[in-house]
Amino acid sequence: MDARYKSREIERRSLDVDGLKRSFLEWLVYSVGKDARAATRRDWFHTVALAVRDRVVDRWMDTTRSYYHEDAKRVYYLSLEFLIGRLLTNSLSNLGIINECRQALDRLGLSMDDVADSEPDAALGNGGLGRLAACFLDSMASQGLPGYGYGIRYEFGLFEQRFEHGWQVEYPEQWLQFGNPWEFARPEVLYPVQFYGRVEEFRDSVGERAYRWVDADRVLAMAYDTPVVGYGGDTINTLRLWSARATRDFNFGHFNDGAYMKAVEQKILSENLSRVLYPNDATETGKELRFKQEYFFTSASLQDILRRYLQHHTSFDNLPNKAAIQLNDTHPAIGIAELMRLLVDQHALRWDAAWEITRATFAYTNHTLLPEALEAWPVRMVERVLPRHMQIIYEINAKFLNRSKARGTGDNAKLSRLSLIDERGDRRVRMGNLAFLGSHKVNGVSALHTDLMKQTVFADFHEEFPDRINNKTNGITPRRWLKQANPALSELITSRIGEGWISDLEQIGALKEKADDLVFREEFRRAKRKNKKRLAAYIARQTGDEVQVDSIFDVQVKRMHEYKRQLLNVLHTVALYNEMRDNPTVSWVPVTKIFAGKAAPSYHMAKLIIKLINDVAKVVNHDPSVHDNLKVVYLPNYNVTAAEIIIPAADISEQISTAGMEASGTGNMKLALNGALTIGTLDGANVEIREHVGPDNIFIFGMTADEVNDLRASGGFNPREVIASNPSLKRALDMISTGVFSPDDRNRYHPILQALTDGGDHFLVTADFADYCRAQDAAMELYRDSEEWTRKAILNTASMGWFSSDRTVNEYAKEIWDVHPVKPVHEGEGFR
Ligand code: 7GP
Repeated sequence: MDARYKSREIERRSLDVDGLKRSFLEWLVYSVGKDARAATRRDWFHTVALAVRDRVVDRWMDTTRSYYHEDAKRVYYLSLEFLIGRLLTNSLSNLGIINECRQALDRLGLSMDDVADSEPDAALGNGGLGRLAACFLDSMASQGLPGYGYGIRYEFGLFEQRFEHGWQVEYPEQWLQFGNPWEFARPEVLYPVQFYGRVEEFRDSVGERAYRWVDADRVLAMAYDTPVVGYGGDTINTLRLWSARATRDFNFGHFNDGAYMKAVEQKILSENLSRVLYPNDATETGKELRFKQEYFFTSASLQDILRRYLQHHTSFDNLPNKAAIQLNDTHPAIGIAELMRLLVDQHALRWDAAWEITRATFAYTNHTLLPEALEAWPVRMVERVLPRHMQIIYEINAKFLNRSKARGTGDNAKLSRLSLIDERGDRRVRMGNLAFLGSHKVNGVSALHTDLMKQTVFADFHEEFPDRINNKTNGITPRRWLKQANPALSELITSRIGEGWISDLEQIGALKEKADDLVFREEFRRAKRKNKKRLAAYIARQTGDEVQVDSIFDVQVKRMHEYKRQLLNVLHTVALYNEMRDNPTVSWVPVTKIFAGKAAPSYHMAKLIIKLINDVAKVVNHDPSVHDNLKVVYLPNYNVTAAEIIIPAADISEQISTAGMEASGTGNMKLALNGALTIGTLDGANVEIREHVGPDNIFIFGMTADEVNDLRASGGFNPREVIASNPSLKRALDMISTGVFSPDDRNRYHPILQALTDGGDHFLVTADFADYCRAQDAAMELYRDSEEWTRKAILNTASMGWFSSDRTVNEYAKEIWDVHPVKPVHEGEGFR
């Protein structure tokens, strides 16, 4: 072997500073093709990422081989979204070589932070649902669970948000522009996925009626694999993302001019399937391309899962013992019909046997109760795009409804609610009902949300299948959201209780007794202050705003949605601004209101609220009469990377959704873990956070989900009366409606005022306003007592152990998937 090559072979594994440094130089020259003098920061990022990836590959193969050898039961997490963020610091940290890498770069005259900052943020998701999938990948790998992620390799991730005159504008997010050093293209892993065409009936070999799908268009799904590094680097799992490729049919044959150009156009069109992520969060747009994306990745994933299963098995009877498929919301729910098609049409199983296998294999997680987000595809479209699947759905439905009728299930009204087809208006396929029926377990994502599922969307199904619905309260990975994002606090925690908390977050409970320790409090405050300085510098860079590090950092970061009630927060901001101006001699606790979050491009009301916040910021931030006491900041382009800077710096966490509407929330967990005190409604996982941190260490306000329900059932309320009786609310709304914040367009905010008054205030902003202000006042008052504040902040951090996604994933593993950890055998430890 060539001497130089051999030296690279050895370098490849070394984890010490010298070895890392040498391998960086090798990679820079031989793979990036640059000289150290000419290399840009981005070149160095690619260099370091490739060198790190090298150190992962052997263990990755060991892991995969171990699963194969043991024929372990795998779990397949099917998700249209994976909101990954950056991977460099994450991989280094999970491999335990972050300091070595920092030093190696130091010796090359480079800053690790600069290099890490050159990595694009992989935003293949919209919000909570996508980030949860990414946390689950980390937790599965960290616990040695054989878990695979399956999704789409979007060429364009979630749009980049910029503000122009305070309005959100969207720009394409080109994360793949300079290549992606983490992924391995697998041009040999290709599956055909079909669309359109028609169904032919025929008689099979034993004379039974059978069907085949013919004359369909074909697209190929090509795999790209990204290693998922578990904490400690022992288990490396796989995230497999599909990219659309035109079939090669196009290369063959002979074209005249017109046909040639048509064929090329066709190729481009079919590759559009994986071009772009739909930017709607919790709203269904009903676009055919979206439906095709869902089927595209689901079909490819199922074909891949069956191929892997068939390496060890000849019959499908054991499929449920070897594969658990989790549907992340209904986006992959067409998979239920697809598995039936694969088993019945392609593998000639009998219907009933196939149905048993399908149901035992799938499980479904619901992430929202918002009616506009419950997918329901027009029957006419499903029929056209997936004609065979439409037949299969009809068949599933007929058998189910007949059986229900025979068992004497309820009246016709109930049967029509249970039906997979919504017969009102243009007929639609209810994907939630399909997912429920085709799964052995169905879960919500917080205790309250799961209860509400039983009472509302799935009430009828719950009556029919009382054991199917179960709760799995969400969690977050402590690796990314504490260890990496908050090194100041992590180091402090580790100095007192050791580093066991990183893989067993419950151990963080040992900090509770430190809440009364004055020295510890002082150090806790110092860590927070360091993070606030870091955020202040980031704000200055991003928006030019100067903020006071000693002010309360009051943070609301999440997607923009009316139910999340950023409007309530900005109304309080205006009220506080007025109070400060009215009482200039009072010594105010300075407050910095920090907002960040994207709105769906077509969600006009959400975009108008962004503009309102920016308009309020402009007035408040330039008013010398409140000077340093109040600042309002809207950080553009919120994403995982920004969250990692914002969350560790927060004093207050705003979790103020209308009760009953936020399924769980996970930002609430990240903020509390990082020592922010929550101001929140009894909604989603806030309820459980209160139970864990204790009612004295959280500011709860507002109506409960039951009260909201009763109020709505009784025909609502009169917001005009509420406004009239609350002078501070009335004044804030008057200022907005008379153009104090929009002198250039005094009518700009009429749609908001309209929604809050004649519109009936559906999200109960006015109804909760007074109690929200009371909670805000209480928080501000407490902040004056810095010792007491710190004590509560420590108790928050110390009480969040249960909210680790390790706990969540373990519950899924035990109660839904029945999968067990596999200890990979590494080379030199017995294999071969
Ligand atoms: C979100 C929920 O809104 C949030 O409360 C929850 O924490 C998160 O899922 C994870 O479970 N839902 C979505 O992001 C979403 O797009 C539509 O739901 C299907």
